[in-house]
Amino acid sequence: MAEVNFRLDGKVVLVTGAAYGIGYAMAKALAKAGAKVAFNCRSQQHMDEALKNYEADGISACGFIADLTDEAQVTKLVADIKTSLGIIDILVNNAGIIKRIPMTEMSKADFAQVIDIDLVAPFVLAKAVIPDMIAKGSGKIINVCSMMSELGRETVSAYAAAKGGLKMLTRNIASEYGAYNIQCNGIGPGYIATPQTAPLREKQADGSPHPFDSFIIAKTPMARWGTPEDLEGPVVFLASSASDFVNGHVLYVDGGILAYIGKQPK
Ligand code: NAP
Ligand code: GCO
Repeated sequence: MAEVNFRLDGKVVLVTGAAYGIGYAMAKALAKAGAKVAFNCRSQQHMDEALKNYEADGISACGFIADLTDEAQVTKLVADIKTSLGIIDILVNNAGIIKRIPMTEMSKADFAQVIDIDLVAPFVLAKAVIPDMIAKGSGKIINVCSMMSELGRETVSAYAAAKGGLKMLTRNIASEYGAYNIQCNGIGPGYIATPQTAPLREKQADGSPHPFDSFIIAKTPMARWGTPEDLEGPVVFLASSASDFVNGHVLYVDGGILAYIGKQPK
């Protein structure tokens, strides 16, 4: 039996939205496993900061400015990566936003923007890279899902709809392209301390924890927020040949939230 291999030497990976946050941690881990890393973001300022941070972490990463809601920019992004690094072997659809607005107060435009970035962009990226993966005879697509791929909560209707759809898009890509040796899986982070969740963790005026912070601690068996580094091992596993027969799966990295009814009253 071949040795289980978690190495990515010679592989080209694109991690979208990897200037900071979860995407940055995953890109760093994939690079340390041997991959040639490309990433995108929208702003030159975020790009410049990210490149300095990657260099400080000893990572050689190629950064590209691209707004993933513009299909022409996605097409150019994939072509530029192909020219610079080669065919994309591993696509990590990480870029995403959230809007926390009560549904009846959310505009159609706000709803559509979240869907556009969190669901349509992963579709457009996958559509752009699959033909080369088919020609190469292999590929990995990893979609960053969420607790909201499984659960709802107040004010995040657009995000839950997008992430629920992303779970099913993951399963459908796995179904439609598994025969070409392309594995498509999801990673479902729990509540992770990044800029995206910073508003949920802000200390109160009196210095006490944010109520939502305490809520998540009570809903998480491990009684802590996750860190972006908690995603490093799972993404290397799903990007490597160690997971070649894992297809259509969403790997939840949530400290047990989805398994737990919540801390019982004392
Ligand atoms: P974050 O810190 O807000 O980072 C989001 C990234 O996406 C940024 O790099 C941003 O880049 C990029 N981005 C957003 N819209 C974009 C667009 N239209 N085109 C190109 N890039 C775009 O978020 P995070 O917490 O690291 O989350 C990363 C992913 O994990 C998201 O999909 C999120 O839904 C998901 N997630 C997060 C958590 C959590 O608790 N944090 C849990 C589960 C899932 P620029 O703004 O610089 O362009
Ligand atoms: C929220 C949070 C969550 C996390 C994550 C949980 O407002 O509830 O932002 O949505 O970002 O998706 O897995």
